[in-house]
Amino acid sequence: MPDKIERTLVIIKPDGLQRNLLGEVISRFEKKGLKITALKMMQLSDVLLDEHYAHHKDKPFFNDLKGFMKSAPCVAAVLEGYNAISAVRLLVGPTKGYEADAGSIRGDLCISGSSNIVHASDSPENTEKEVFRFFNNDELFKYKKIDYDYLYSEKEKGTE
Ligand code: 3AN
Repeated sequence: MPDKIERTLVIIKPDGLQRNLLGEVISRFEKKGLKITALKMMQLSDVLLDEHYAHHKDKPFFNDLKGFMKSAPCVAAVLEGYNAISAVRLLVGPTKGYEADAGSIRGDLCISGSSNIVHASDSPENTEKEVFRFFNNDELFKYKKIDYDYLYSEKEKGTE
């Protein structure tokens, strides 16, 4: 995949909000240099979860996963940055908190294999589907942030 500015979808899951970690998690994304281009609190429905976790529908944990994701509100966000999909997956860490490296969100903030605070898109194809699963076009913001010129080299910005 060529290096480029791209976007990714994240969900701060019910355990993240219930454990007062929303600010901490969003702060880690902000400090990395990711730009928030959409943000909202949502109570997820069966219809949305059946679609979002369709790849897990035959797994033994599917019903528990849905129950957990519906148990309390989540916060969904779209983040933009250079190679954002892989950069955010690294920040989040692998699925199981007890296996995630210290320094990652899951490694530092959870120990469960399922209540793992954050969802993050894993590919450009899934990102585009997920962004529009959670947001309408008029909820996606296009704007320049004042840190942009100092976050990236001229080459990364495509200006040289
Ligand atoms: P990730 O969120 O790391 O991309 P996925 O997409 O494989 O992981 O799984 C989606 C969610 O399903 C996970 N975040 C986790 O909450 C739950 N999950 C995945 N594997 C298991 C499992 N073996 N047991 C219980 N829950 C699981």
